[in-house]
Formats: sequence, structure tokens, C-alpha cells
Amino acid sequence: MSSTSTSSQMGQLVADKHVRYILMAEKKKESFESVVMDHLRMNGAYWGLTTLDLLEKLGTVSEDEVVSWVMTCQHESGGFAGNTGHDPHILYTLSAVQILALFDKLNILDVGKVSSYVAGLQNEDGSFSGDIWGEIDTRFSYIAICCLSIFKCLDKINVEKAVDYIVSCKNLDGGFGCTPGAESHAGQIFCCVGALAITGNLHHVDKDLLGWWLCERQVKSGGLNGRPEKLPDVCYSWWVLSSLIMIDRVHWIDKAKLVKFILDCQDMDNGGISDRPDDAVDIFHTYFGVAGLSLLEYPGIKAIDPAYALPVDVINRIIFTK
Ligand code: GRG
Repeated sequence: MSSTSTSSQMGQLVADKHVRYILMAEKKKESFESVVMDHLRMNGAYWGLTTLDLLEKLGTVSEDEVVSWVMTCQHESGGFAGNTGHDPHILYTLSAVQILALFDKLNILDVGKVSSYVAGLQNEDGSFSGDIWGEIDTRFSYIAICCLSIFKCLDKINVEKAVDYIVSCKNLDGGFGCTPGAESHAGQIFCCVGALAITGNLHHVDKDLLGWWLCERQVKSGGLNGRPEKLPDVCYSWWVLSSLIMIDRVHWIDKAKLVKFILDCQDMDNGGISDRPDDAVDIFHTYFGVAGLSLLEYPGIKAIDPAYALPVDVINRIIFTK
């Protein structure tokens, strides 16, 4: 079969429409989506801007406007909030750092201050809290490790204890949960595998066992779910696929069927991608759909790094800059 007939059968990525959808979403400040996203605007900005960069359209937004807004969200503690006037949290701190990295603007940060905020959230047992209120989750371990690795100052935390804590969240099925004993979930698996990959500790993962659990997430429609008996959702194209790539088992899923599932979740008229076909689109699923297609090497999309969740060229720029 020629590649043309394959791609026409599978449908096409309507990249220009997704770009327009993201740019419009930012302008519609009074919309329902904007109002409910107000407190986590920093995450939304990371999802939208990274999608634009993956589609080679980051130049369509005003860098100065974005960067100065990001900096209004920084607190005295060094941490960033989800929006101006809100409280800082490690979740938004990583998004802020990622946005500045996209624009090659990490140099405007007081790295010592941001990294001290992140390192200060490590607990005695190696785990990380998300903010001063203390919730513990392996998401926060990943975020801390990702952030400090971008800053090249992992030595500010006890990496050995951080790794031990993550390993203590490993389950008999090979997966990982948010705390010791918690159920395996693809989102947490991404966090734990990502943190272990960044710190060079993937030998703690049983790759065949975890690879089997992850590839079993693919359902009949080609989409992936996040744990057994659940519905497929486009966002797991990221959480599952990135994990499979990091443990070198991505060839265990049917890539063509997953591409088709993601493309079937597009709004072909107004742009945007939804969780499942015919549902309402949003920025979160648009990002993870495009990021998933990037991991699947879909043409016209820049390559994304499976551990750092940033375009590969951005990560290379960081790694090769002193
Ligand atoms: C830089 C990409 C990146 C991430 C930062 C915040 C974070 C680190 C990771 C989040 C990982 C995670 C837990 C993802 C899952 C998100 C999700 C769709 C949760 C829904 O859970 P349920 O139980 O859905 O409502 P299911 O699909 O199980 O029914």
C-alpha cells in the first residue's frame, strides 16, 4: 500500500486548525474553559505553547507578553503559582520553567532561588510535597527531579533517597502508584519511570513486566486507557507511550491503530483534540494528542523528549549549554 493511501485512510492531522484553536482559546478570557482553568493557567500555557512549538508555530505568540506574565506568577519563595495572585505549587513551577525553556529564557531566572524552593519540598523519607500544605505524590518527585535536572543542580536534593522512595511505590504488576501501596496508574508510571530515567536508575524497573502491563492498556479502538477496565483517553497516548519508549518496549503496541484513534478525536472543523471521538475538545487533550503523535513519529511534528516532555531541540539546547 502506498503511503498516500495509508494516510488518507487514516485521516490527517489538521495542524493549522489546532494552532488556531490554541490561539483562540487564549483570547476567549470569558469562556467557560478559561474560567475553570484560571487557577491552573500556567499548566494550560505549557500545554498550549508546547503544542505550538511541536507544530513549529511558537513564533505566532508574543514571547515578551508570555514571559512577563510567567514572571508575575513567581513568589518570594522562588516557586510559581498557576496564575497571578495565586499560591505557589511545584506543579506550576515546572510548567513555568518549561515555558521559559521553550523561549530560551531560562537565563532570566534566579536559578538558585527556584531550585531552593523545589529542593525544600523534599521530605525525610525522600518523597516530595507539592507545596507547604504537604500532599505527597510521585508526581512531585518527578517534577522536582525534572526541574533540578534542567537547572543541572540535582545535587541540591538527596537523589538516592528520592529514588528509594519512588522504588517503594513499585507494585507487583511492575507499575507504580502515587504513594507506597497505591494502585498502578499510567500517569504515575510516567512520573516514576521519567524520574528514574533522568537520574540513570532505570535498572529498578522490571521492563518486561511493566512493558506487558503498559501494552495491555491498548483497547479495541486502538486508544489507550490508564489502568485496567477503564475507558481509553487520548492523554494516555502520552503517559503510556513515553513510558514504553523509556523502557524500550514501544514496539509492543499497534502504533497505526493508536495514530488512527488520536486522529479520530480531532474536531475537524474548529480544531482541538478531545479525550475520545466526538467529545468536546480542550487544551490538555490537544497537547497530549499532538505529543503522542510526535512520539509516534507522525510527519510534520517536531520530536519530543519522552522524559522531559519538551521538544528534543529544546532539551539539546539545555544540555549543550554550560
Ligand atoms: C510535564 C507531562 C508533564 C507532567 C508533569 C503532573 C504530572 C507531571 C503528571 C501527571 C500524571 C498523571 C497522574 C496523569 C493522569 C491524568 C489523568 C487523566 C487522571 C485521570 O484519572 P482518573 O482516575 O481517570 O479520573 P481514569 O482514566 O483512570 O478513569
